[in-house]
Amino acid sequence: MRYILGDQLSRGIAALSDADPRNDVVLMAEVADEASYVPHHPKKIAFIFSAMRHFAAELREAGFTVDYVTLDDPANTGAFGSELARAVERLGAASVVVTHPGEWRVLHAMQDWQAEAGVPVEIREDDRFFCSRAEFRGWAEGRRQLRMEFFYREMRRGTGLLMDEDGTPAGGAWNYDVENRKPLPARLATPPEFFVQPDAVTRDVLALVGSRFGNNFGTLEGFDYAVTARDAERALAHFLEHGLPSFGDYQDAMRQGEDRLFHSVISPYLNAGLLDPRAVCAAVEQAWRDGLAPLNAVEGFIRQILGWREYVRGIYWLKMPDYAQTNRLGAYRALPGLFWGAPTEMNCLHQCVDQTRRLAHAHHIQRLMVTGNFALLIGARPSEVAEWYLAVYIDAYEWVELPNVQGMILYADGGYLGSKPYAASGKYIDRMSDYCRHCRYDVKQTTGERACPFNFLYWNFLMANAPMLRGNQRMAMIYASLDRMDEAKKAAVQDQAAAFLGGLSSDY
Ligand code: FAD
Ligand code: DLZ
Ligand code: SF4
Repeated sequence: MRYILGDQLSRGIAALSDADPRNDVVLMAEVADEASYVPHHPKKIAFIFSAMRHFAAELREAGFTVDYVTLDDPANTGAFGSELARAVERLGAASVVVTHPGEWRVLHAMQDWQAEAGVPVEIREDDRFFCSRAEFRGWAEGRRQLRMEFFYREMRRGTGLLMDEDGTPAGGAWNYDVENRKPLPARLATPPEFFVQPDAVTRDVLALVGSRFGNNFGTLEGFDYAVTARDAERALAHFLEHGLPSFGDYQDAMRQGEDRLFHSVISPYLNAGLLDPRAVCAAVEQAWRDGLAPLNAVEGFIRQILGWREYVRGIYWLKMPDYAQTNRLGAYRALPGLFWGAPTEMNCLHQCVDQTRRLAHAHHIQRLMVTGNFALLIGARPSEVAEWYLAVYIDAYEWVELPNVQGMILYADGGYLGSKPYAASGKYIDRMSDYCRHCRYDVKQTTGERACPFNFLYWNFLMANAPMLRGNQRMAMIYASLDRMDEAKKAAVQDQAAAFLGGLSSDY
């Protein structure tokens, strides 16, 4: 029996690599435990269930017998292990092959599956990544500090992506970020939306998810994600044509009313297995070689997948389970209700949370510099922040979500993933978006009734965390500015931050 989980929907997945339709049966199960271990956005559950059902149909067309257990099957026991045991008995399977899961929690449970099912269970390495867990461990060993940029260069050398024949990086530099990250010009046209009409299978799933998970944060309305590999490839082609050429230039820009800008929105497909990262990077490189996109865009995009995506996975498996418990800045504030849709007058937060509610997607800078920055500055408890990101985004699995939360936004790991916290005042959001123009707060003011909360929270954060951060070389300039601030202003900042933080409620 080959057991395929909801984020393993790749025809080349290790558990299927040697499967024979005449001898092997495939098991897939929609289980209540997975659908509710965090309060997932309904669109995330619908995406996974519909993609699973389409994948099962594809395997059947290829001649496989697929035993598929739906969530509403009265006999469904609701957990991976017990569904496996039930299926082994039902089908008389002699052994089970699975692929290594994406979450430590599931790996831990998998250790018991053999005993539960009473037959041998083989766990195969998930080889859909450029860098195996063992290779990453080898790279990390003996290094005092891990840095994504050095890992990325190794990956470029190893794969040959964007490399010249003489072993130097294409164009002469490893990284073209100096050309990237511009604010969006006022009248620049943005790419048309890509969407897929739900078919009958998706409509059934939407009805099921609506009835079971309709009270979770997020709306099912307007579900238009791809749920098959073929449509995910169309989404990629749409991005290559419309988004990629300006991806680098406007990678960090945000604009009210524009949800996706020049981003690809392929993360749900990559993470569930509908797209293969190797094929994606090859297609993106080819677009540059064909003169269809500039190098700054292509290198910037490939770095996200070949660099960041692989790097965070490596760190996750290297550091779990302890990584989930890190809280170096000692942050214990309950997550405010605004994250779950309670009203807020901070327009940037309102826009990013509302987009998340509608789409189960927000792009990187919204996650990092708006919601993430806010969670950092208010000292939100890392475990609650991690649960939020894991629940609300359609692409969220712990292997990719957790390092981004603990490491990238909260500095909870004490600088293991990034060399300094991404703390920023409202000035950054004002430069990269038009949110402030529509906000009741004034981004130019640091204290006073109309002061942008990001401003006083930022300085307050620096003061509160000085014992931990002042010694960081990369924070030296910021602390020099803080030291120039007069004492009365510092006190006013601290008072206003205390009043603001005291007024935050976790109700929603
Ligand atoms: P694009 O901007 O088009 O980028 C292309 C691809 O690069 C993405 O599809 C993704 O696969 C990869 N990528 C880019 N940045 C990262 C990164 N930091 N880590 C890993 N992969 C990256 N991404 C997830 O896939 N799942 C998550 O659960 C997730 N949680 C995040 C939590 C926080 C706090 C932050 C700051 C980032 C998180 N990211 C996560 C990374 C990133 O925000 C999303 O991958 C990206 O927004 C997805 O949209 P896109 O496909 O349009 O990305
Ligand atoms: C996220 C998810 C959800 C919501 N539901 C299921 C499910 O019912 N059945 C399944 O096989 N997988 C599901 N998944 C994906 C799993 O949570 C994922 O495979 C593990 O977290 C390991 O990465
Ligand atoms: Fe956000 Fe401050 Fe700008 Fe308002 S003024 S949108 S709170 S950064």
